[in-house]
Amino acid sequence: MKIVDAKVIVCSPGRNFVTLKIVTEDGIYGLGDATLNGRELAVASYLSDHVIPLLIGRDARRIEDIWQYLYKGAYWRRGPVTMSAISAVDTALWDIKGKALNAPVYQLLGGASRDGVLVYGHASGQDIEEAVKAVSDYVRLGYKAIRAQSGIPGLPSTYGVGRGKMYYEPAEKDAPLENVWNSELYLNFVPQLFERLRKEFGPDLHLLHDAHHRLTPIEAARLGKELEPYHLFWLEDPVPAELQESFRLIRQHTTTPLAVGEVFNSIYDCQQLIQEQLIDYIRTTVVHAGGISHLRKIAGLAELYLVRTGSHGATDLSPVYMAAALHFDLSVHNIQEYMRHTEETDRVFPHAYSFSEGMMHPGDAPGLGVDIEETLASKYPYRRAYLPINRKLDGTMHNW
Ligand code: CS2
Ligand code: MG
Repeated sequence: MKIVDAKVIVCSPGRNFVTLKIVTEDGIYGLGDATLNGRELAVASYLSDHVIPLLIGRDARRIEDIWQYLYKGAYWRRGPVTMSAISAVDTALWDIKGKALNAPVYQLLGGASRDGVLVYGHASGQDIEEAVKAVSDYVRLGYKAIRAQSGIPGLPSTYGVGRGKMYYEPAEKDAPLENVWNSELYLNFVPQLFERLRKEFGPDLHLLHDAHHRLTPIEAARLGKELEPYHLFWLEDPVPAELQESFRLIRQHTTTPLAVGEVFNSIYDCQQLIQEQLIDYIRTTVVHAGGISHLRKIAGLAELYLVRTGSHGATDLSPVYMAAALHFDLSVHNIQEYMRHTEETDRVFPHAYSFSEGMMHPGDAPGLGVDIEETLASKYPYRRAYLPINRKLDGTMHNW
């Protein structure tokens, strides 16, 4: 089954997406998400200029060999651009294999290990009462797990507070938005948010929170400890995680479960975190961490250490990603982030996956069960956009 063609489709139905399409001599094609928010064209070029010429003529069935060829053959290993490109190839080849065998990809991964995938949504508000209202909206939609973020009194803006009611889109056209940050205001406020949420919704609703890389280890330890009475499902990205051992300090002080990894792009980024059980959920994705093939290896390592997966799933990961993620998710024990895309995006990327009562299923279409309407996609040309940047009150550059 030779690869005879491949192309990169960059479109922007409300936000930028990069999609790889690989075509075989049998006319079967597969899709892979290659979107790297804020640096989309770097991955598009990596694929078009360096990878696609090497794919033509290869056997599309040899997924692992092509993965190793692109990983070891690049010489310059790892990193978000390289691994997003490899992820897209891997995912597209799994799509092709499923279509060729007339089977949904999850059946090729050992079949369903459960009936559906628990997902969580993003509720946010400018203040506590707006956040409470947003959480109740998600409860009404049937979500059993909800991430809650709120504006911070004293700060003009902060991470995770959407500009609309149901969709949170951080990317800004043309230039990065400048956010302002103060850890002390944040640390003094967040426990009040979850005290209020527990009072409103009781003890059983899974509540999550994303600190978005902004604290120091001791600050994260304090926050984790102060959130213990509200038993969060997880506290996400408490600190920037380049220094994996920094989680030892957080772990010593709190039983609040920790999640990290949406910015990781290989098993090496999380090996220590998993092997020392410094985290409870690993958030790596099939779009940024080497595709389905590599994510299975991460999940296998994590399982040994009782670490579960909880893959990232924001709106800047396309429906092609979400379809692949759900096939992977059905075969392992985890939770999946699910930020619903806009109707505009869903029209460009028709898909078989569905949501019901807080759970999702990838559907049983052969392959991934997702497509791209290329003519419609061409009506949404790429427009440069950036993630915000973050400065402390005194102007010091911080983590967004
Ligand atoms: C966030 C994302 O969903 C999350 O957990 O961390 O919104 C993240 O900020 C964006 O995906 C970055 O592009
Ligand atoms: Mg996050």
